[in-house]
Amino acid sequence: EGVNPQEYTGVKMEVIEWSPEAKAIESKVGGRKVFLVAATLRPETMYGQTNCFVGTSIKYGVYAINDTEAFVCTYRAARNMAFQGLSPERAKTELLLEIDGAAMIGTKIKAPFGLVPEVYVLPMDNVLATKGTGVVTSVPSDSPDDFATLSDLRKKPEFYKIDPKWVSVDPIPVLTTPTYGELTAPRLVEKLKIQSQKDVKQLAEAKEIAYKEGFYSGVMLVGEFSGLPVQEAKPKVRASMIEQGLAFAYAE
Ligand code: A2H
Repeated sequence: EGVNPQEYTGVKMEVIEWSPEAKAIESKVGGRKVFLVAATLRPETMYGQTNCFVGTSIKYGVYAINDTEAFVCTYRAARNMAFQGLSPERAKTELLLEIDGAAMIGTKIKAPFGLVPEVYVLPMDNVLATKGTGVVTSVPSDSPDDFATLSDLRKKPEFYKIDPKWVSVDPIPVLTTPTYGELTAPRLVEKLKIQSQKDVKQLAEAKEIAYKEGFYSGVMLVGEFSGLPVQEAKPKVRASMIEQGLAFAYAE
């Protein structure tokens, strides 16, 4: 972990329908709304969410944040959130139950600000339990990791034990850049000849290029701040999401 704290946006993705393996959760949350919480550094891209990723071998907890809401994330993240005052009533978050990432695959959730408003939870190999919340919202238009993983899942749905209909949403243009156009991540994945999510070295390079290109040269194509440079839109989209109760500031 670096010396400077990362300022993430915690995006609240409300569960609409649990996968069969996770369905029992419903009766154990005291009537609370349950949200998978994704940590992102690119809140301005949330219009382009096509799904959400968890690690299949990661243990998650369902934590009561207050009397009406519960968050799904790692223990580590829940503890950080408690320290950051997200559960003021209790000074610590209360663990309602534990759940394996694998059991949540196929769960249908809301995608805040998403042009496709409902998406599915899918598996990703490289989700780290030691970063963010352990939940990654997927924006394949602008994240090379997300695009490479979505492509893997589409190629081998049986191997990944997923229903092809869960991966039916194509990358959605969110912003445009002079060098890579409307779909920066797919273009970079092609250009760097990235074959799968296992090509971690090339993906790290693609991620770096995509981030810089989007931040310094990107212009928004969709949403409330369409037409604005990404640099200006980023804090505005974040503030708007937070104001609507769909996200919160999360640092680590
Ligand atoms: B970003 P940093 Cl469009 N394991 O959000 C692996 N990756 C994780 C993670 C975890 N536990 N928690 C968060 N992340 C991802 C959007 C996005 C992101 C776009 C483009 C680039 C990008 C949609 N996915 O990240 O190591 C999340 O994906 C590249 C910088 O803290 C989060 O932001 O710098 C980013 O990695 C945080 O990575």
